[in-house]
Amino acid sequence: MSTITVKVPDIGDFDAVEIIEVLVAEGDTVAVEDGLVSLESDKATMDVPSTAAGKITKLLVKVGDKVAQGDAVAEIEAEDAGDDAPDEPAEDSASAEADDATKTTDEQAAADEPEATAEEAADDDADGEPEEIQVTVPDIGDFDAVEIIEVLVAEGDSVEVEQGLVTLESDKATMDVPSTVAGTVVSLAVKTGDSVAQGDLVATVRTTGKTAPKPEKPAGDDKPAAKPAESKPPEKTESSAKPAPKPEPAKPADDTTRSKVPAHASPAVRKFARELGVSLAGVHGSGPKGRILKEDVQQHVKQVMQQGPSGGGASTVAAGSGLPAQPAVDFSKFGEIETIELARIRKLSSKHLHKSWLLIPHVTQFNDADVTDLEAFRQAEKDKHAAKLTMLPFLIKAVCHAIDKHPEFASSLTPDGESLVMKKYRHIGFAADTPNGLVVPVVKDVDRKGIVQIAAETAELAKKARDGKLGPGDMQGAVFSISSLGGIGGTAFTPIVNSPEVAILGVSRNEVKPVWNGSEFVPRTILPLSLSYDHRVIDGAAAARFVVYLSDLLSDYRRVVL
Ligand code: CAO
Repeated sequence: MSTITVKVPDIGDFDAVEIIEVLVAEGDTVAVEDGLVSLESDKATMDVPSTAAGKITKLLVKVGDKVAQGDAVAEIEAEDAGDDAPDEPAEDSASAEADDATKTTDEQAAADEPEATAEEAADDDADGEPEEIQVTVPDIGDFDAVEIIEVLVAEGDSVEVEQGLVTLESDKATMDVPSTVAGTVVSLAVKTGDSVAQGDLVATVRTTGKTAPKPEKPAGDDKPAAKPAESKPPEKTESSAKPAPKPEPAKPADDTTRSKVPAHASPAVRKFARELGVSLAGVHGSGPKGRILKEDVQQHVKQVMQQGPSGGGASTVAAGSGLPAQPAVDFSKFGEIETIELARIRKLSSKHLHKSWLLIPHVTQFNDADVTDLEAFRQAEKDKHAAKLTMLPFLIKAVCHAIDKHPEFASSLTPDGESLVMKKYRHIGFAADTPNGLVVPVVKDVDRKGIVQIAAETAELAKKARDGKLGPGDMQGAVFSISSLGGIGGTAFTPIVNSPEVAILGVSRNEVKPVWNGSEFVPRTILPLSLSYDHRVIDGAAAARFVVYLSDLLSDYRRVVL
């Protein structure tokens, strides 16, 4: 048994790479090549693999730490360094030296004939002369034939320093090759599917005066990021684990939504998604092997935006509601169809209704009101006044009285859900059916008006509604709404509370019914009432009391004047 310290291997030109996930815990048993932590820079995502098989005795890093080549990641009590562990202890750099030496030969060969390096370009630029710079594959760690999975620019494109030109992907990691200079892409030397190695030409870029900063040489790493063509080999360090560990397959970079199934995307796409706040876990990849492309992220955003924050109508679902969006169906498969755009009012009301339906926990309480006497009175009076007396104005006035006795029915929850706003005014809305859809005009100060005046105002507002002439002020300020379908028919329905109100009264068609009076059945005119309420604000008992009280008022309307 020996203790092995696993260190960050040669990860290419990175010096402070964030740990985005710790994949193991102390006490875990790991095998050689098991990923211990995932690193992510703006150019690549990769895992640091274990260099030995054994038990993790100490984790030396946590999520959010920044690490560089040679930094210790974990201590492992190796099971049997002679068999399972690498040929040589991780601390031993001999084999790493050998690996590096081999690689160095190739690197040297690739770098022997550079046309211009970034440093030279910087120098040239200082003279103000545009220069054609060959951008080559930089030190990308332990890779020799890596496939180009995406070409991110086209000839003629303007690029910034550090902008990704192509994305490489091995079976172990995904990374971008950045431009070493700012300028215009003169020619591309590679295409999707090509295999490249360090030093291979990627593109020629004509500088525009903005060049890469002189490559930094991070401590312990002599491989400058912007000098892929330079022949200097990577320095052998004691910290290089043995055998030279290879980055593991790319993991999803979306740290808020990392899923067990890794999203397959290049660092550039991951960065793009992060900037938009998009979780790659929810994006469908249309690229080869399901890889997520930039267009997929854009399409995903477009789709979410179309659904809209408030749902976008009855056919879709509020973003983030957790409910699935309604899939598009090609109804023409089943027969002839015609698609008609909704009227503006219907679009608005459908959004509002949908929001109210989703936000408010609804309960509907039913009750029958015996309106025999009221109906007799109404029939006798209905044509004797300046306005026709329908049932509606009687209902509006009675509701106003019922609210006076049950003031929570004229309240609204504050947005934080912590308080109730009690409204002292008595504006009552009523649903009006119009050719363009549902609107809810409001009769103001009902408590100060008589039945005839209310009848006149409802008739006028209903006419304005049907003529499309309601102003915004005509539809604002209601504390409670009534939806009367009595003139049309139906026995009962469950109206949707008109948010931010807390209750709505549905009224159906009255009917003469036989009612048992204790000794005989007598014909009575019965009006069905349906009270929907916001159960966050109104208890079931309160709702029942309200609707019974209202029914009693309608049964003997003299109570209204009490
Ligand atoms: N039972 C029996 N008859 C009724 C009745 C009831 N509950 N309510 C109204 N009526 C009668 C009226 O008395 C009138 O008959 P008479 O002419 O013989 O008196 C007839 O039905 C038509 O009334 P009306 O509809 O013109 O007038 P109103 O004041 O009752 O209603 C208004 C006005 C604007 C509410 C109504 O026209 C309307 O648009 N209703 C639809 C509301 C709606 O769409 N609600 C659903 C919204 S989604 O929840």
